Amino acid sequence: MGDYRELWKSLDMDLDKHDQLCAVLPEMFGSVYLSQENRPEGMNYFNFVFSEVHGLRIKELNDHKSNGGKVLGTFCVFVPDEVILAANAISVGLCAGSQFWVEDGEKHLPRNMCPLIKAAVGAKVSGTCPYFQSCDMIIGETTCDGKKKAWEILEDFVPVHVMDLPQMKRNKDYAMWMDEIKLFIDKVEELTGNKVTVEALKAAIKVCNNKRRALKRLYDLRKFTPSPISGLDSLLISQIAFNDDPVRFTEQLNALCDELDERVKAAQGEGKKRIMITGTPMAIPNWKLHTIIEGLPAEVVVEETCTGTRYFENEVSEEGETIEDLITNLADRYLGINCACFTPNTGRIDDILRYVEEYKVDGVVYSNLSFCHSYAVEYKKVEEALKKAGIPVINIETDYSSEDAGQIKTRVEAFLEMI
Ligand code: BJ8
Repeated sequence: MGDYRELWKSLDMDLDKHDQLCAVLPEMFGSVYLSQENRPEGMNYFNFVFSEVHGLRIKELNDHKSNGGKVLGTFCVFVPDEVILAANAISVGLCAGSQFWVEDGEKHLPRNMCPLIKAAVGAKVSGTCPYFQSCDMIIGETTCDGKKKAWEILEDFVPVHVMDLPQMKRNKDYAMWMDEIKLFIDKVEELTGNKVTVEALKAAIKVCNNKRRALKRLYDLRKFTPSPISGLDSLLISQIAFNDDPVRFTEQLNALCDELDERVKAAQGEGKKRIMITGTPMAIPNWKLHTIIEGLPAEVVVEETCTGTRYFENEVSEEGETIEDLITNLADRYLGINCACFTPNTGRIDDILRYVEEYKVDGVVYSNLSFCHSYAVEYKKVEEALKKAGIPVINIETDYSSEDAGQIKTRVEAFLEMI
């Protein structure tokens, strides 16, 4: 990584503390990623993006700001990126996946909370996340109670706009979500000084759909036996999707998929046990569960998570002549996401059962971040449905620390022997 200290200083970062983070990440990446054998050449781009995750991309964000542009941070796949793009702003995902930030988060939040929220708040209050420091505004949402209340803490540090996400999917909920998208457009127009026109919104919908299509193409390739790419590499790509330039990302991912097409043609062998992970999101650099599973004779072939299928499934219709038409299209696509914050959430079970077939899954690992009640409660229904379909499932509740890694490995090992 180049020398970005002046840039970080201008972002009011705690440089000494940030050095500690920068000291551990490359080693961690090396041992998890670079130690894998026979990786596709196309992963070099994503390795590079990771190596510059606090460098080059931050420079791009700040060059955009110097030219009068704005940067908006988001925490949930329900926030429509299309609106942000249409106002010529940049959207970055701020969910945090490192234990490094948890301690600072705990200074402002109860300890018995989901690590994703504690790490996200910790990243901001410690001044060690250059993405957070580059944001002109963050966009929260009313999903789980933990996040909902965390916005009240964060607004002491950064301007916050909260989208009120309905928790059911009735007609009146669709109408309410369309209203929320309208309010969001007003907010983004006010912040950026740019009008979200029909043309700009249509163009942004196209960009986001192209990105979804490329991710879907990657996931479709993982349906082959053996999968032409590891679950770890796919996870890294999904994590990078939240912060990279969407057009460049799509091009690079399609180039990687061209290479994977060739790998599929040349592939031989049976492959390993095929695992689906379902549950809470895995924000960068949370690679814990994939590392454990793929360290055993198994491969992760699909993630039914927000850093997986929920991020790219279903496109936004590009048809329509007015802003209202396009808002309806956005509402339709986004309310099709099946998050455990909704009740009922039977669509998620349908998705899981469909993926079991499509990806030829041998077993399901239910991944639950500690203290995420919505996903923890929903385990029961998912377990029932999988048992009925004859698919083994194991429930793993964990956080970002490495303390329980040995214990999880023993459990997953026993699970694999059983399937
Ligand atoms: S659409 S999963 S990104 S809310 S923060 S709910 S892990 S206790 S992230 Fe999410 Fe949107 Fe739903 Fe996806 Fe649980 Fe933690 Fe809450 Fe979480």
